[in-house]
Amino acid sequence: KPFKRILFTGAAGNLGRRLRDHLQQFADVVRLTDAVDFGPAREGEEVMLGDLGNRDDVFRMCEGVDAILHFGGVSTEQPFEPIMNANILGTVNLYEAVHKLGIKRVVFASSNHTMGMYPTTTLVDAGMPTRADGYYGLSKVWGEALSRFYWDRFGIETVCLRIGYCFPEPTTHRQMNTWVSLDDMVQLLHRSLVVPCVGHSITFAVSDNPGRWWDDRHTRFLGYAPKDSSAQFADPLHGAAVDYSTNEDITLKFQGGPFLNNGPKYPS
Ligand code: 15L
Repeated sequence: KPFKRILFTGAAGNLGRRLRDHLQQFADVVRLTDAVDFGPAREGEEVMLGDLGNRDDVFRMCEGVDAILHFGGVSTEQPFEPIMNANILGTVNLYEAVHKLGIKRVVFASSNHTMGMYPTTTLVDAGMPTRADGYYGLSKVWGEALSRFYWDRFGIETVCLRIGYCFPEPTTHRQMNTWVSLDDMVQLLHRSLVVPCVGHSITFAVSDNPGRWWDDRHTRFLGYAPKDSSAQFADPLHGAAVDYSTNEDITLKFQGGPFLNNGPKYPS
């Protein structure tokens, strides 16, 4: 196994619960953490509860680990307060711990919502400026920028995964386009952990779907080769085309989709 002990934050979340059984291949001991109770440890696991916004909790979580899969934090558009605590302060605490404890590599669960204000007619790659679609996407932009600073200044490696729609079955056109299978996600975690010299990298976690909005040309060196495609699911549009360019519905016009309905609101 590549590591003795790894930390996975956010074990009670959607991805935490789905990935849990696939993490053993990466380390002798998998330390799972979350802010909310998710039951006892199984064989080869350690369980810890803690708040990412609490520095002491985060140092405790990171103590003695060789690498981190940072999936903890708020995962949807919400008021700024909870996002500030878990995603902004949480990443500050995490990287301080990573630096002080000499941990060499982090895989950061970023999101496609860092780019959610790009029109659905644009092919996006990781070299383009970020265009977040709300506080949640902005907090992921912060995590990407913070991790880049820790690479530039201290040589700590991070792979930022801009994850798409990782649920068992896509049912809307957007979900079909942005879907990532669990197996492809696991492959990407594996590549992100074992490929030597990843530096600071940003890549899209998406399967080989038809009509993708995202191009991974900057991170081919990771050797990620998606095996799945949403083409295996029934087409929600039954073959009909969507004319994105003239659509006035913001959830169709921009890549962030339904997240755009929940962003900061101002009186009109
Ligand atoms: C995300 O970043 C969310 O965490 C996830 O729950 C999905 O909704 C995904 O984006 C998406 O864009 O579908």
